Amino acid sequence: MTETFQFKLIATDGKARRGEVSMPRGTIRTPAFMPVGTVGTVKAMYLDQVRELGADIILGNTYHLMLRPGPERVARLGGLHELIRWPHPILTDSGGFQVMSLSGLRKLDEQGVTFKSHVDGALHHMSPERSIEIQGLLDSDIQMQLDECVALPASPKEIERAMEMSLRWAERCKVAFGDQPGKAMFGIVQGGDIPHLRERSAQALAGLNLKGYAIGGLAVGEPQEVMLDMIDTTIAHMPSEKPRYLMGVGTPDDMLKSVARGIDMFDCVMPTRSGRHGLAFTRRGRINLRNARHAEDMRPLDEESNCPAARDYSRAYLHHLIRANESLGGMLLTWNNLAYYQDLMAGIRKAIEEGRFADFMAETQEEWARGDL
Ligand code: PRF
Repeated sequence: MTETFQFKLIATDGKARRGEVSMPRGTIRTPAFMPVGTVGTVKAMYLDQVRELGADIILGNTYHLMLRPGPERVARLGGLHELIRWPHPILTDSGGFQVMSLSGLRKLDEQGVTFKSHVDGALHHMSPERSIEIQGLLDSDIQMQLDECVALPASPKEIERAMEMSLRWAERCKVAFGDQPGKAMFGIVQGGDIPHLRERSAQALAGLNLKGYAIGGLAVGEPQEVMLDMIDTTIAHMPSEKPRYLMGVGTPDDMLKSVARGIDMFDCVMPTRSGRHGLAFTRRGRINLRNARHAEDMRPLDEESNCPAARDYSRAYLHHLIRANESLGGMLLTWNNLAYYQDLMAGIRKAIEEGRFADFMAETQEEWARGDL
């Protein structure tokens, strides 16, 4: 552990990187998957379990926590780590993305965003400075700049306007964040599916000399091929000595292909949300437990897994729990899915260290393709 925020590359294999992000609250082994804990809980999981599965960091959301219980209250309660009993690093998203997807967005301009709370309908305003202030009140270790993410498809003019405004917001967030050696504020590259706008955004952000960089504005409606091309284009203009975070991605396949292109960090609701809806991720691909074919299948999801949820419960029971809408169904499948995601990241890290990432990726994809039954 260190007093200051640091990123160290331990090994590379092709473009894939094995690294470590260190800060006072702990060290993040990269490539890393960050479970999403939107409102101060990784839904349907105890944080002890989340830790035991291998998570070094979890994510929180400025938008949700500002509405409830409120940032000033969280600060009075000792900060988010103390409140939720997670002493390890926390990354908070800035709020812009969630405002767009969840609230009644009222106005978005140079000053920031005005929106209607999805909780009680009250009007709120959030400027880039207020987003950083809230993330500070939460005591977040890695804070994200406020940005504007445009859903694709969108017109080049619209993509450029949002990207340029996000750049100006990055500068304001940098000033608001100031000098905090043990924490970091990451910039977010935007620019939609337009290569020269991605290049412009990445280069301008690099000039701000931030401690880390995210790629935003992807996995928002474009095909995977376009996303991967944009990752290639963007990474070519990002500093190699800083961590690279691909926001809101993705499936296990998205993550393998993105690691191969040089991404270090991921977050996604996929393992948790889809688990609550009956979808299991396994070594042999996806299994939808709602499907009637599992009703009398006494086999576990994966007898070779170390996770009790995968190893010790029959598919028949999981099917029953999901069909009956029992909370245990969502709990067991979330547990299975987060175990699978963290095992995959551990496998990726080991393969990069041993210089066999390409083989690992091919073997992993082959096993998914072999299918379940
Ligand atoms: N910006 C922010 N958060 C995000 C995104 C973004 O573009 C995405 C896009 N996949 C997910 N979460 N601030």
